[in-house]
Amino acid sequence: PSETGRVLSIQSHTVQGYVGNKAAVFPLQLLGYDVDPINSVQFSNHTGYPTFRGQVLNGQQLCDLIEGLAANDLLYYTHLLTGYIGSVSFLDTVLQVVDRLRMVNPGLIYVCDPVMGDEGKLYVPPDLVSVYREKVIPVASMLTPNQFEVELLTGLRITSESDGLKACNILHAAGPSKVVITSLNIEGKLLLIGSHQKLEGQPPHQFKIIIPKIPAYFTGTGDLMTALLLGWSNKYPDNLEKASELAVSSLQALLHRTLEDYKAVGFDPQSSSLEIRLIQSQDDIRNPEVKFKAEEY
Ligand code: ATP
Ligand code: PLP
Ligand code: PXL
Repeated sequence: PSETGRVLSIQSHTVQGYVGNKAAVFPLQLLGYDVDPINSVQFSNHTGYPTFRGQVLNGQQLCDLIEGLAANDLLYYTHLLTGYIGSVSFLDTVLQVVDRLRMVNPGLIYVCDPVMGDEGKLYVPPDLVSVYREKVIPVASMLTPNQFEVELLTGLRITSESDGLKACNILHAAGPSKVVITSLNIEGKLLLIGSHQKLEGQPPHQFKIIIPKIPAYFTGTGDLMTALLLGWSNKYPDNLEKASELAVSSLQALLHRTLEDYKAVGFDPQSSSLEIRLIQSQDDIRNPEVKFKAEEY
């Protein structure tokens, strides 16, 4: 494995629970990265609860933090990581941040989870879709959409594995050399599809990992998954398969622990979304046992 790096992570902060930066920073630190979080919001808890309170950072305030870093020559990063972004003006500012970081480090890797929705439902303003499509995808190095997000970004309906592979090809042509569709529901089966285009214009290396569906809902898993994929794919830059196996294996171990912990206190895991047991799963993050293997196409 090669050296680790310095990650600027622009994501949500919640006081209680693990989504956004709360789900991404600790695992990246465990994997040896220096992580500098910018909190795009500070909420009491995630928005899946009956209510939440808190503050939202605007584009100007993000600029201000970046200016502060720049003024002290602190803008050298190996990676930028972004997740849920709630407004066009904030996303436009993130695009300026990408340019700014690449002026300092032209090799900066931008890992983008284009969070827009799930299961046919959009949970960001509709105007964000075209900004992701037209401006963000072209500058992203690695993209981690779910099935619905791939459909929004490519205009393809994804109902088969071959649709998923075709969508990855479209996304490669638009920018990112690494694409991981983190969850696809095909004929009742849950799977991940990965695609790495090692050379521009060449056919990508493509694979899938079949994931047994756990009968429960979790929040923050998408954010944790993208962080793990960043962490491992940087250690194995030419082996997205291996990186994905490690990320999936850590995440599944954590999900099983989470489920067992809830069951142990007599909680019905299907009654509401579960908070992930992130801290309790640190060994599974540092040293995952690979139980989920990739199959090449
Ligand atoms: P995004 O952050 O782009 O919205 P996403 O919708 O794929 O991503 P999740 O649905 O939270 O995010 O899934 C992230 C990962 O967690 C996937 O690899 C998925 O397989 C796994 N996962 C989530 N829920 C379950 C579950 N109930 N059983 C098994 N795996 C799960
Ligand atoms: N629901 C809302 C309202 C959100 O803001 C988010 C943010 O990402 C999600 C769901 C997504 O959760 P996940 O990344 O675990 O799919
Ligand atoms: O990606 C999960 C997430 C991120 N940020 C905030 C959220 C959630 C999920 O509910 O509420 C603020």
